[in-house]
Amino acid sequence: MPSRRFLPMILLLGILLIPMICRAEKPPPPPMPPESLDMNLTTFSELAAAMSTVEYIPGKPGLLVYGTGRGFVYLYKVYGSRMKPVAETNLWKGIKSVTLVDMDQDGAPEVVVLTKEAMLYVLDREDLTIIWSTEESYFEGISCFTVADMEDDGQNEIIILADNHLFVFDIGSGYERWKSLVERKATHIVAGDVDGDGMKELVLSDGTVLGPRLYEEEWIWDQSFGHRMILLDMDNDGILEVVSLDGGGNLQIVDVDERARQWK
Ligand SMILES: [Ca+2]
Ligand SMILES: [Ca+2]
Ligand SMILES: [Ca+2]
Ligand SMILES: [Ca+2]
Repeated sequence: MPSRRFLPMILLLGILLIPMICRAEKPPPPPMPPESLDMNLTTFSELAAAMSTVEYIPGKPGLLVYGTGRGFVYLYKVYGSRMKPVAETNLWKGIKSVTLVDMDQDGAPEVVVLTKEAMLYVLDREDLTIIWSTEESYFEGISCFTVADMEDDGQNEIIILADNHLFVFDIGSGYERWKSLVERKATHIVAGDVDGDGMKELVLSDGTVLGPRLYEEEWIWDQSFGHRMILLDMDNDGILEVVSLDGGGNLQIVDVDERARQWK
C-alpha cells in the first residue's frame, strides 16, 4: 500500500494521464462520402427499374421520388455530388411501391404510392401533397392495380384488385364506380385494346380478359398469362398482344383476338 505522502503525486499523475488515455481511445474519423452522385439518365432509369420504391421524373433527370420502409416519401434533387430532399411527406405506413402515372391526363405524371398496409395514394409530383387515397382499412390486401381510361371519356379510372375483388374508382370524384361480384385472383393487371375493336379490355394475369364497359368476361384462357405482363404489338398488325413470363419464367406472346398463344 502506497504511503500517504505519495498520494497527491499519484493523483496528479492520474489527472495528467487522463487526456492522453482519452486521446488514445478517440475513434477514427468517419469515412469520406462518395465523391460524386452525378447520375445520368441511364443511371436513373436503371435505379428506378431495379427498385420498386424509386422512380425518376421523366424529362427531369435531376429528380427522384423515393418511398421508405418507414412511410416517408421524398422528392430528391441531385445537385452534382449530393442528393437533397426538396419535398417530403409522411404516410405513416411502409411504402411498397412508387409509380408515376398521369392520372389527370394533363401530360405530366402524378406519384402513385402503394403502402404495405394496403392503401393507395396519389400524390402531387411537385410537393407530394395527397390528391387522392383509398380509405384507411378499406382493403386488407391489394394484389395489383392499373390506371386507364376504360371508356375513353377523357377521365382515367384506377382499377384495383384487392381482397379478391376488382374495384374501379373514378379518379376525379374518388367515387367507387364498380366492384366485381365474382372473385378474381391475379398478380398483375393491365388495360388495352387486345382484340382490335377500338375499346380497352382488362387483362388479368390469371388468363381472364374483361370487357371495357360492363367488365363482362370476354375470354378466359385456360392457362395463365403469367407475371411481369405487358401489352405490345409484337407482329405489327395494329393489335396489342399479351407479352409475359409464364410460371416457369419463359417469355410468351398471346394473341387475344385469335384466342391463341402466338409464340413461346
Ligand atoms: Ca397529371
Ligand atoms: Ca374514363
Ligand atoms: Ca378491345
Ligand atoms: Ca399485334
